[in-house]
Amino acid sequence: MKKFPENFWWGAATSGPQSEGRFNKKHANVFDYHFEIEPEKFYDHVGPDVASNFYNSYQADLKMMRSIGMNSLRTSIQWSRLIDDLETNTVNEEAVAFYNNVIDAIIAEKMTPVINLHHFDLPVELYQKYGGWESEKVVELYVGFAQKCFELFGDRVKFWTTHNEPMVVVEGQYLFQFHYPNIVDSKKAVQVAYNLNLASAKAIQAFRKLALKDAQIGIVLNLTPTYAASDDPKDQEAARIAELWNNKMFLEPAVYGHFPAELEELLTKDKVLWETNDVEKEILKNNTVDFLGVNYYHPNRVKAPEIAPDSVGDWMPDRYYDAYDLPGRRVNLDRGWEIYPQALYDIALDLKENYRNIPWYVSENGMGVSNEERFKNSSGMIEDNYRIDFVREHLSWLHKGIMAGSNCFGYHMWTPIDCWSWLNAYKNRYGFISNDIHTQLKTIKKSGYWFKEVVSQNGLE
Ligand code: BGP
Repeated sequence: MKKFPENFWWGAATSGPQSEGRFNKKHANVFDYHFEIEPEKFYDHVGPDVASNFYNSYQADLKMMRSIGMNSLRTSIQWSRLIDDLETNTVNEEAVAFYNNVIDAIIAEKMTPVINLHHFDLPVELYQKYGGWESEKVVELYVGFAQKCFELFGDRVKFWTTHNEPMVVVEGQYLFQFHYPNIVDSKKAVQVAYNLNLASAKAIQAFRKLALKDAQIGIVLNLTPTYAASDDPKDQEAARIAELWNNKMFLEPAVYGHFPAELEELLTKDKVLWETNDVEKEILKNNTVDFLGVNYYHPNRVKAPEIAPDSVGDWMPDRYYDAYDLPGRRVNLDRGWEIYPQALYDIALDLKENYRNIPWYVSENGMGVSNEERFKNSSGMIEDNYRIDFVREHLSWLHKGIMAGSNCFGYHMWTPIDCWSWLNAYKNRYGFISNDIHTQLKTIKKSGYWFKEVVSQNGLE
């Protein structure tokens, strides 16, 4: 039996915009707005209006989550729902009541609430008026929103995170056009990366000033460990830069309070380095995280680029490396992502050895599969054996990392109940619990029952 540490977090993660539905129409976030103007971009034209209907069914949903053994849950508070006046941070009372009720209900179901403050869901007006995360004004407004959340809910919420996967904002919104406003501008992308780091540090500063009892704050990063195609120095160099850009640009400021010097050198050479100043450097330095959430789905395998970087026109980070498809790799064909559970062990050791053995937990990991109806048995339960195998293998490697001394305190799968996922909408299902988007009927999958057993044993065979 592979036993996990005492008080290990067994749970799952979702977010406000992906689960709640559009309960407060006062402000749209960037996804609400994008769906209004380009519904055809969303899989099957399904938008975020209903999501998994958590706003209306949170009590029953939380009961179901508890019934599969979950002892912790991450979700997020939506800025565009909580705040009525975005300039003065005046709250919407209906939203305050909702989030109060949700937090109380999570605790009543004996789960630890983990609350995130930004899951790609910037209020769209702040993009239209100020240019969103390009602007320091938005950083200030975000810190005001964060402070409101700490004041309103910090008596009960003991674990906070400032952002989920900020790198997705940089790449999706400013480089590779997979999130609204679909800008391609590397100088802006780099400044947005800086501003998101600064926003996190400033929110942490505000959090620490409040000195909430027994409370901790972290950040959720999508760490995609980089593996070079070979020992050839050119492939190794490609991997070094991919690692700097994809992981260390957020990881080092979060843990050490400064950017990697090698990354700053590269961005300076390429004339895209962010604007900064000594006051902000001091804020970054003094406001590092208490813990990390690590979202891990797939590795990043790279080789030297076919076209030499210097001959390429506009700056793009990925001109320094090409994707490499490892022969014989296992792939989740529905999502197109390689399955490589050993990476969780590699992450565990990296954090232990190179990041002061910081406390961390797996804040997302999971397998998105389309059309799971085909796996329904005669009693209507989805027999998702592939997901059980996926989670078991990842947990096994994670366990090995913990045995080697890594300071990991939990595992959250993405996601408790099938939820809405940005442009992919309801294409890929990830939950322990299925959700019929027409009837809102929720049914525990085989993996949910399996997970319950894992939790009750605090480990697996
Ligand atoms: C992560 C996000 C989640 C969720 C997940 C699955 O990157 O933090 O919000 O969307 O990916 O994504 P998809 O449904 O696109 O496979």
